[in-house]
Amino acid sequence: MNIEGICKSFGICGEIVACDVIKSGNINNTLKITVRDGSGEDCYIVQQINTHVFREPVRMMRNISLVTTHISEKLGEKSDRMVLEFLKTKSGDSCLFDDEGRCWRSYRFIDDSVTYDLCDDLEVLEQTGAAFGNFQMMLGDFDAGALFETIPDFHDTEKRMNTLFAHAEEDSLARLAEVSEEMKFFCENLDRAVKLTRMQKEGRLPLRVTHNDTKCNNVLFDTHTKKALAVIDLDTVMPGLALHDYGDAVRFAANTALEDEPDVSKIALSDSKFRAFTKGFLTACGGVLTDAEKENLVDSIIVMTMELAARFLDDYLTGDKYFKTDYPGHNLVRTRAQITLARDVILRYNELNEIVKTLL
Ligand code: ADP
Ligand code: GN1
Ligand code: MG
Repeated sequence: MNIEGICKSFGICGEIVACDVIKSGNINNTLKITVRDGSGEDCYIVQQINTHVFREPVRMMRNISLVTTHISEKLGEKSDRMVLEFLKTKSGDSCLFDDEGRCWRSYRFIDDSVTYDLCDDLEVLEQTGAAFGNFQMMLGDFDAGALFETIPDFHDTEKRMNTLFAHAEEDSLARLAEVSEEMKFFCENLDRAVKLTRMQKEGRLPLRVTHNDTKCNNVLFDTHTKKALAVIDLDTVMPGLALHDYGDAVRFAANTALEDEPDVSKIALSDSKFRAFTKGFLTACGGVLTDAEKENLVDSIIVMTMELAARFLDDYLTGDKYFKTDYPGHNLVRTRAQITLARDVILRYNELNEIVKTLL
């Protein structure tokens, strides 16, 4: 089915005057569609869901429906531009399967909004922290049992490490020889990587309803006021740890460089970005965090950075089938960038914990 047909199925009327590819996500294929009718122009997001990653898109959309309804009800009159709104097809479905078996969904485009892949504005970073902290707070009374687990064991870091080690042993593409340094890093720092998984299994960290994919480009900002609007990309909202959301967000937002920066000399954890994000996050949800959670904020950055490094390397060793890549070796570049960041956080562990103490 072509894009006109897909738009029509979602009741998007008018002449399509622009169809722009949005490249920021690593999983789904996202288009911004602009349509014109008698009353002016309107924009929509039309997304092809990656069904290799999300095996049950219908159940996933049900999660998103439950979560967005819950948040809208909480926000009441203030919900305008603050929550994702998906469209239904003429037959009332939230997903459309086309004749080639591809699965589509559509969201209203949140007008005058922007996302940041790399951001140096500390005010924006503090707001990003607050947006993810508030998101967790709004779901604090949400029934976790109502949610389908869209990707089982998504942040089971121990399992991720074991998968990497198993694939390294298989080495089906003969890529292991060039990553021996990286494998050595995982072996030497394994304890740090699996710390939260172990604590979770021992019942020492509370299970909450979390976002689980807290890159700063999953928060929309108002283009003019630079105030945070909606938290988006709700595909992985599932029971999880507050620390997964915090650690993942810091690894992405407080990096001095992009997640896939090839020149590793540019990569470090920025003190000021780290401080700004943490301040926003703790102001929003610090009040509900347990002592164990507060004590492991810096550890969670190491966990999530190592988890991503392991996932990127696993994808590299097994043929780059999961993350979208722009060039051969992209996943290896991502791995090396994440390992560089993890090393920096490990080196400055005490210093970063001192900063956290001033914010608690
Ligand atoms: P992925 O799962 O691939 O990361 P996202 O749902 O995060 O896909 O969408 C990719 C990008 O598209 C976002 O980072 C954001 O820039 C833009 N985007 C997505 N949904 C909306 C929306 N409703 N309004 C405005 N921009 C959006
Ligand atoms: C993916 O979809 P996107 O780009 O927001 C991935 C995250 C990773 C991230 C790394 C469902 O997120 O877990 O942290 O790439 N999402 C999924 O850039 O695997
Ligand atoms: Mg995204």
